[in-house]
Amino acid sequence: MDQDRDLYQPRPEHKFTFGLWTVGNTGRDAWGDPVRPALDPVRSVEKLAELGAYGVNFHDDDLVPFGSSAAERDRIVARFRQALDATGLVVPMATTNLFSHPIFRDGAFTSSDARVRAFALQKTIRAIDLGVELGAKIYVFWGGREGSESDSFRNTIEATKWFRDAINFLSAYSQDQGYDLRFALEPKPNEPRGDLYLPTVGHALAFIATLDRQEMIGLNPEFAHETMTGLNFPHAVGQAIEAGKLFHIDLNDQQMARFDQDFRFGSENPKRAFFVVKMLEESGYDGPRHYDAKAYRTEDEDGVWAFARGCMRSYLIFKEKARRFAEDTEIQGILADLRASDTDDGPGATGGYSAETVEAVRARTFDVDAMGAKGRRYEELDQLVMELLLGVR
Ligand code: GLT
Ligand code: MN
Ligand code: MN
Repeated sequence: MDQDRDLYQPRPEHKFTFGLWTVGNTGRDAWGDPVRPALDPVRSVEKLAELGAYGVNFHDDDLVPFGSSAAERDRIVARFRQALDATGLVVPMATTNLFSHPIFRDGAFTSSDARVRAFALQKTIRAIDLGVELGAKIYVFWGGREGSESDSFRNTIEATKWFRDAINFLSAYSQDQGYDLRFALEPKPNEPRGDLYLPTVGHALAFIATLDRQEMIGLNPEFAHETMTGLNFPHAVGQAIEAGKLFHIDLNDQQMARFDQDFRFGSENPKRAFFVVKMLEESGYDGPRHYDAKAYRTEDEDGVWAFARGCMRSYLIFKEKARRFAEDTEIQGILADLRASDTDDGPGATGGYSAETVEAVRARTFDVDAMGAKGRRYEELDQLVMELLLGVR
């Protein structure tokens, strides 16, 4: 038991990070007032360090309230930096709030008002400077209010071009400053707008392929966002990794086809959470394991820290399950049998294209009846995975 406790104890080397806006969430929603007082960012830093986290991330306004004077900004940043130095917590990622102020009612980079688009650039330039000043290496772009309720005025062709212009402008700015910063786009299907631009990982990947400086632009996929649409989050993460574009990840949980719930990691879809953790651990992803989640509105501050502890602990439990998966002789036996029976070294199965291969593939004969009749043993395999997750193996 003691050994288990240690195994699931978060430590900085696990690279767990939280947004100031996550543990700092006051529980305000469309129907109700805050249920928790606002948390001082310094307290969040101290508490997260105590719990074993690695870092903390923020929107510009989470740290420096909108409209603060330059002197106020510097005072806040100095105090925050002191807390980071004292605790050893780092700031791996930063982002911009382009959604709270009424000026962003119709979006920021894709607002139909050209002055709002320019203001969004100005705010982001300042926020990038702030993030870099505190050590950020990843800069997240979540669309926020980039989207619409009705397309009767702006169309998506125009909006997409403006979005591209903004990311091109800001990536050029970052490069000109000599910043060691990569951008991560975060897709979301809807909320707060009726529909958002770049709704899924697939849309964002296609968009990135049209940008200048593509090498510095990747993704920040979020578990809840893909799940809202009914998509498979482990699949989205896998495609992002394969494209070399998984720069950051927002872990949380979510029921399908609901509002953005941002639940504690692993609390709704533990099986999918397991496959995500397994893939992150086995693929060599070495970025932050960021929690973009919030405690239930039922909670007080103690509940917030129980929530944060739970997010990290569940990750470590899934990580241990992945290790056991790799060591489980029955599971590995089935995998080995399947791999062996999948093997073929004939033309078309290995190697690339050549005119000769085409001829050889044409000439092959396949026993399609026997091949079509063969089962895959996935029922057996999946039941073993479930028993592993349910704790009886
Ligand atoms: C907001 C949103 C998140 C984004 C954050 C970064 S803010 O809470 O719901 O998904 O990751 O802008
Ligand atoms: Mn979310
Ligand atoms: Mn997010």
